[in-house]
Amino acid sequence: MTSDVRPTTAPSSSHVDTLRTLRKQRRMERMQTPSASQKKVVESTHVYLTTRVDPVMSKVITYMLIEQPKPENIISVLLKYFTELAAGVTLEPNSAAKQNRKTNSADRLYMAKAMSPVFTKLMNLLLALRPSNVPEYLVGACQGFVDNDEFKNLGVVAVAKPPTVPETVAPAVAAEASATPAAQVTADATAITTTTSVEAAPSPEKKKKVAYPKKMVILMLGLDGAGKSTMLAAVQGDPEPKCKPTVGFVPNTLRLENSQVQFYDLGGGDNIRDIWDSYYGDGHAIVYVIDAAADDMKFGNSIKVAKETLGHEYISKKPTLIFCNKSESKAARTVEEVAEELGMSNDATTKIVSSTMHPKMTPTGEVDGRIDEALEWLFDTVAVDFDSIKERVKKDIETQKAKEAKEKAEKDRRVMKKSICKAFGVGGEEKEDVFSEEDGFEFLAQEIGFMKAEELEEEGRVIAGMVGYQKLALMMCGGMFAPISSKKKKYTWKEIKEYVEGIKGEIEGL
Ligand SMILES: Nc1nc2c(ncn2[C@@H]2O[C@H](COP(=O)(O)OP(=O)(O)OP(=O)(O)O)[C@@H](O)[C@H]2O)c(=O)[nH]1
Ligand SMILES: [Mg+2]
Repeated sequence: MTSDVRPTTAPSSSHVDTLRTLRKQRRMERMQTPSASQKKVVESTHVYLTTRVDPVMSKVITYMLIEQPKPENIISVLLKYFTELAAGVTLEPNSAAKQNRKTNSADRLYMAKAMSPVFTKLMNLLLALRPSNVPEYLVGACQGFVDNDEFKNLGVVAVAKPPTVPETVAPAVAAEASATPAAQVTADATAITTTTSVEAAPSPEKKKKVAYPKKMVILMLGLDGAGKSTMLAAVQGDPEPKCKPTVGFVPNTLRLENSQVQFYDLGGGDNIRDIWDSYYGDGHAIVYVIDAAADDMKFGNSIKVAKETLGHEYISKKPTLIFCNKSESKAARTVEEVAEELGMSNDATTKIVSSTMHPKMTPTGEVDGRIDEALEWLFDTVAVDFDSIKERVKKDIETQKAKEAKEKAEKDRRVMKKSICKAFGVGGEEKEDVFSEEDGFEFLAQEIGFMKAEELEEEGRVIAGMVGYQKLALMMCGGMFAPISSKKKKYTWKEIKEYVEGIKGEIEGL
């Protein structure tokens, strides 16, 4: 059984930072040229925030910073506060705690880790719905968190060492908080809660940067409509991806610092999945996307295909990241449910996480921070073991090529056998596409690049006769003697003769 660990902070220095920076730049560029309608939205938002939201939020933030309830009690304290406020009563913090004290790092940590996720969520709800009666709306919202257990999913975490509620709290804290306009709180909160957004708050414990290889290949697999292409568009800065179903294979390169990650985005439709296995050998790692909110039938099929795919000899044990996507939907199965259905759990090379690939569906409207985190895990996992994964890929590609070549040879042999049967009307085949001797020589001569039949060597003529001057058989013999591709093996007439003799030996009635 595995659990959905939503990371609370992103590493402050990582390859994925390059990606985040890129996204930020694109967003800045978009923001620099606001349209008239965007300007209007900004203005009305400003009015709404200053007139209706700030008066409520600035007081409640002060109250919470002074009271500092335990993270698990934050929602119930807020519910009580807003209920009183809706009834016209503004709760005041415990007066004993109001004496002079400067803001300390514990306060900031409390604000960042315990308060910020809840406040970001509330602010986003307010901005999205713009209720006129803010306190009343907040009562309902907090009640909703309690009823739906949503509090658990807000990323609220226990602060490592919970700051004890101080006997005295400086007006500095109170003043700072009460002077904080709600818009600023939102901005702060957004920066802090990169549990669900792009810009990471600096992590207290800096993660060591893993050296990435110059190029890695990641296969994007999963049924149609799961959200693969949306993820690729979103992580590269598209704020509102509108992806059409992928037909076939679309390479998509993500440039990180000194490294290129090449995603092979493979369409997941019924008619497209046949091509998947020809790419399996190439992948250093796999991203598998499951629509966790799909109906039972589609979800069942998704699990079935995922099991087959992830158990494939060229896939199994390569670093694999499984996204249970569309997690914002009420219908979405949890990570635990998906993991159980798959019979898999998190281990050194497997990670199963929830995601909301479409930025417009996340609480912040930004890229779901869990995607960045999970991708970083995947890239790191590939990087730390790259030498052996590279060897494995090399071996898998060789094995795959050899297998494909064997299958092709077997298929060619079957086709040649059938063509010879057609030449002589045996083996249940009708006589079909058979030239006269003269036309057969001319046809084979032309197949190997001669102008006239007279130029065809005696051995070629013998073979033409052996295959009964059948059109397809002659074409195949010509292709063996003078292949179009320089990569293909060139056969001698002697080898072709032996090949045809071998096949004819297997045909009854000849
Ligand atoms: N609600 C919701 N919709 C999403 C999410 N991610 C993607 N979608 C939508 O799901 C649909 C399919 O997304 P795609 O990214 O095209 O899916 P795909 O896996 O690439 O599908 P194929 O290319 O057909 O294999 C689109 O309409 C997306 O907008 C999400 O997190 N939540
Ligand atoms: Mg697609």
